[in-house]
Amino acid sequence: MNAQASNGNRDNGSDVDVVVVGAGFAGLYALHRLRKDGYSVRVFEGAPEVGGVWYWNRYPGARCDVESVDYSYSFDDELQQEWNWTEKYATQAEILSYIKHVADRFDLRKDITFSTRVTDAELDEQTLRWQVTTDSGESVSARFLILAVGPLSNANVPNIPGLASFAGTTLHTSQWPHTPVDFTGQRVGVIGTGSSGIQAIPEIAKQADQLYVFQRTPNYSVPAGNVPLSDEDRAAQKANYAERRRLSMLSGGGSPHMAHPKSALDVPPEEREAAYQKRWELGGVLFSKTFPDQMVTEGANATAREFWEKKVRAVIDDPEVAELLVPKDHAIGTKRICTDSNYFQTYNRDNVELVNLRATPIEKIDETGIVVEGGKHYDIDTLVLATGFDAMTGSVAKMNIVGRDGVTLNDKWAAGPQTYLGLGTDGFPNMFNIAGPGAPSVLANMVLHSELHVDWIADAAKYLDEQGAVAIEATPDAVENWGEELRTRADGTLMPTANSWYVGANIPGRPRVFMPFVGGFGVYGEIIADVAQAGYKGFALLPS
Ligand code: NA7
Repeated sequence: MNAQASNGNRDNGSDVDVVVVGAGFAGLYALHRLRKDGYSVRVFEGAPEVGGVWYWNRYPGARCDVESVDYSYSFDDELQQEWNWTEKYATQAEILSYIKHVADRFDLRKDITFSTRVTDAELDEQTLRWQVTTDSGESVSARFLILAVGPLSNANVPNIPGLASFAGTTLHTSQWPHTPVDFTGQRVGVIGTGSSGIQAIPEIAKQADQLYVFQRTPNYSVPAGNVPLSDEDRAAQKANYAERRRLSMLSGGGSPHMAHPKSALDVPPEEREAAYQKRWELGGVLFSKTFPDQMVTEGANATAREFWEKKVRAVIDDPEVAELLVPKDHAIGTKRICTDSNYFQTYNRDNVELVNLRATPIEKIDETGIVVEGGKHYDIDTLVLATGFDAMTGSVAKMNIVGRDGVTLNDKWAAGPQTYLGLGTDGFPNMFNIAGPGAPSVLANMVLHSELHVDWIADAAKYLDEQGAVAIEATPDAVENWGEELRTRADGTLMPTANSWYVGANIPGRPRVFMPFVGGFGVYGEIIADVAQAGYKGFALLPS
């Protein structure tokens, strides 16, 4: 037990070393690592169970778009050797059972308070401790406050006139019921064609009598190429796990796949085609990282888009429908590429109709369905909102976090998130945000990203104790410089050009700021390691 960590009365749980908000991948590892290091830790979780997004997002077809073997913890070799993933891309249910297994295996539940949300966290400037309050009225004092709330956890419910008057069933993909929903014999309307809609639509279409898809903006999607994993597949993956993890940590997105070494424009057409084909067969989101300049120049990006378009048009029977499904407003990959299983083919079914909201926007929702401009009424029994999230900052913003001089984090971030390395913010000592804005965040494999951040925080805590310091706080200069670094890097790519949730464009009134660190997961890992190596350069170490 660490000397400083063991100070104070930790027995009643109202005075601990660390409060972690959230029991998803990030929060659970934070609990495990910091508890192992001798700190007393309490985790508060809004759901009645562990899992975070994998607890909530149970819509039909929900899967991860990162391969299961990579989207899993690396911190314990026995764990990764003993767990058997059944499919290349795991379903929500399988990921949730994995997370529950981890919680049980490492005896994590005893330090988690479920069905309880943190509402407030206030800094005591004298002691530099955080007074954390929950919606059950509990108040806990903590030295460290770790926000592990996830960048995609605050549902975006669209402000459509009459939505509340709908008399049928309304479901949001990220707040899906826990008992299976049976669409048999129903007329279903889905609003939204992002990752969630694109995964759910083929599944709903198989059951429903009639499915109307209300599309505002088409998205790029690449087939998952999901397959069951055989014993041989698993054995091969596990035999090579260490190397797989090493490459992932060095990679652009946290998976062990490296981009082609040359520019998309510097290789002969056959070689380019072959590289895209290989990524297409790998499946999913990594298609956007086939060539290093694909997200940098329009010319390189166009080669990826052309490849994609040929593939997709070929599987859609009706050329007019295909025309509506091909994105025209953004470069491929500047919004997260979706990962699907027979999404585009679903529009070949007789019971599926694509409603183009660009031509006829939704006017209102009434008791029995959706009315679009021009007066056409779509009769609907169940309405599915696949309308996404108030991403990156939405769940942090729901808490009233008050730092130095009574300044709230929401005030501080009013013009967009301000962080140093995505980890800390000046005025908020000993508060850390995991895998949020300012870090690679949603551009990387969240599980490895969470481990990277938690390990960095744990090492920083140890360093503080070794130095006899109480707190660590980003300096204003470091925050400003990091903001500049993020902007410069993002502006050097095509990424900020799209109206994506990366820039907050999906939420009316949000400042337009490209929030993730775009320079790659491996590069980011080096940067934060160098900062630590240099005695936490850019942070002030505060004495008691
Ligand atoms: P997304 O990617 O934000 O997609 C939301 C979809 O909902 C998108 O097609 C939106 O159209 C649509 N939308 C939102 N509001 C409306 C209204 N008012 N009317 C019509 N259509 C609307 O969320 P997802 O849940 O699919 O995916 C989020 C991430 O989770 C994903 O990238 C993975 O990383 C996991 P728009 O594009 O705004 O025109």
